[in-house]
Amino acid sequence: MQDTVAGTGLHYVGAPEITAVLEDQARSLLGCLGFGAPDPELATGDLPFAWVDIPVVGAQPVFEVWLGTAPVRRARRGALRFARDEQVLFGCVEIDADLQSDYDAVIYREYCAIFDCLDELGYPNLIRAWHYLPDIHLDEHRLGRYKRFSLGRHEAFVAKGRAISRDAPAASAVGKRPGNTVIGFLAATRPGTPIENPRQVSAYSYPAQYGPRGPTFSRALFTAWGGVAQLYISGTASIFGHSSRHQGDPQAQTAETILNLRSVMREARDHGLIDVCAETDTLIKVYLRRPELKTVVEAQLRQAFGADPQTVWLQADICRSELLLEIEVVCSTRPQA
Ligand code: 3EB
Repeated sequence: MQDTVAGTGLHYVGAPEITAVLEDQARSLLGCLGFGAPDPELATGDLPFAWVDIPVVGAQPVFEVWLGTAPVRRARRGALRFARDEQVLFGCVEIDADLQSDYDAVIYREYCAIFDCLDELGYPNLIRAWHYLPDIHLDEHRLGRYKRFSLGRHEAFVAKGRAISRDAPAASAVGKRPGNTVIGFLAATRPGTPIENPRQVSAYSYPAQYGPRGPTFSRALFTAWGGVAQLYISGTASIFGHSSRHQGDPQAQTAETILNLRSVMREARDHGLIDVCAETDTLIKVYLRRPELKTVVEAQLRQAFGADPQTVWLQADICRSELLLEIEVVCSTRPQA
């Protein structure tokens, strides 16, 4: 998917290249998530790696590879596997399917374990998190699984002394195939700069109809590490204020989502952090409720951001059942050679 995979930050890698990339970049690999049906043949050794069993739209598995500054150090603690360089730590956790009753309690426990580890090792700032939840719409004692997830996460932030607004990372939370829960995250020695979207109510301030505790994430987070300025835009959907817009209309939901992405990018520029433009590397990940929505979304993304950004297409349920798509973005500026 990429001609050369080198340099700190995120890279998308296709199935034919992944083995070579893992070997060639071994000294700087912080971690990797593989999207698609798990391939037991893929050798990942002690790398923080997890398969996210999720349908990839029209293609083979695709891999998100995070490179740091060599040499990285790898370790594990219970279910938590991680690797770090001087500035950042990538980690992942898989929660077995048979441990998923009382979902808020499960999430609370795992998140507390993550924060404890980050605090002890000196990477206290969670900057980006991805959450892949099986049966995201399942009702457990009248509270949906996603709401239980938000509740457990919120309680862990409070228990471990995190501010709900200032310390909120960029995040995504979507469905996956039935089975385990997968959480991947990036944390850093230094705090990033959270960014909100003036078109949207901050997620952590959503009214109670979306759950007893709001989702703890910021709309985007700006950070620089490994000499690269990076903007992580959270999963973004057709939400204005706090309300879902354009129910049943994929064309309009896509347009609304792009307005939100542009709005967040404008905020980042107006705060003097990063100007997302032709010179920025842009990676896009699209979650579609149904694979056939790709045609509509692809046409609008192309119009908005051109043909350059690499784009990964996954099929996933979005946390609110009326939402047809969610889009996350990583923008980075590499120093001029
Ligand atoms: C939204 O804007 C859509 O709970 O971590 C997007 C990104 C969404 C992250 C999360 C949820 C999360 O509310 C859903």
